[in-house]
Amino acid sequence: MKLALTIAGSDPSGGAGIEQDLRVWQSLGIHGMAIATALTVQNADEVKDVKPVNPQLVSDRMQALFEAHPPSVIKLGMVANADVAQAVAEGLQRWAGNIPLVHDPVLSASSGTHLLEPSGLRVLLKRLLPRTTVLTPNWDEAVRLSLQVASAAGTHEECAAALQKAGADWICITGGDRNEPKARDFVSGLGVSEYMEGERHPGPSPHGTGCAFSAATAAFLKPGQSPFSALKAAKAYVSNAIGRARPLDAAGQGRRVLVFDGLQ
Ligand code: PXL
Repeated sequence: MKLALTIAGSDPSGGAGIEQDLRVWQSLGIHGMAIATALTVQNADEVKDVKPVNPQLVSDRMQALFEAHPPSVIKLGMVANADVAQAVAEGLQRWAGNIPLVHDPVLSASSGTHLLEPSGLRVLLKRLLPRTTVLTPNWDEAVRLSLQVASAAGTHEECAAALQKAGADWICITGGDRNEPKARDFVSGLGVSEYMEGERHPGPSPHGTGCAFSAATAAFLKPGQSPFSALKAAKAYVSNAIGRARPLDAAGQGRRVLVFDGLQ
């Protein structure tokens, strides 16, 4: 059985974070394990507050899982602050060997709330990017991270080069949230530097699409196969879930969440 582990924030609405990662994996027949890095106070519309989890607790939970039944793939999302990011980096170094890591470098919510305190950026860049197999920033995250390590971050190529220099093996800069006619993602990795084009769905982007994309990429990664295949499969999977997205409130006014195949 494929075991996947998500290390990310908890979203009580189930529309993002570890709760959504588990839904993605359940819909794909994968056993998901989850370690929360932070408890958010939010609904599908708005993040109201973030409470980071004690870093020692994050570390203890990693040790308990890795020692008994290590996952075959890890998805990393929101890491909240420098101390939690440091605990995750140390835990990965001590127990995770070279298990592939899909890393969604979550910096802030759509509403603007910080999901990583600014002091955590340095740890993310210095300790987590070098451990990353596939990095899945959106355009804003790609630019903000690239500008920490390079002077030029005006194009997809420049950002991907900067993030690869910082240590990530593969980069997929997602573009679904940009106001372009096509939902284009830029992929850069061993022998690949190209756009994946997809259908643009009308209306505002549903809650949690970035989280779902990285979780699905982790699900589709296969040993010995290029991560590019996993990214393409994840894009098709998330595009389908966007097409089926619906609001959680009875009046149907709120922000939509994704609906995955096989799940209601
Ligand atoms: O989509 C970014 C994101 C990631 N992780 C958690 C979140 C959010 C956005 O709200 O709550 C836990």
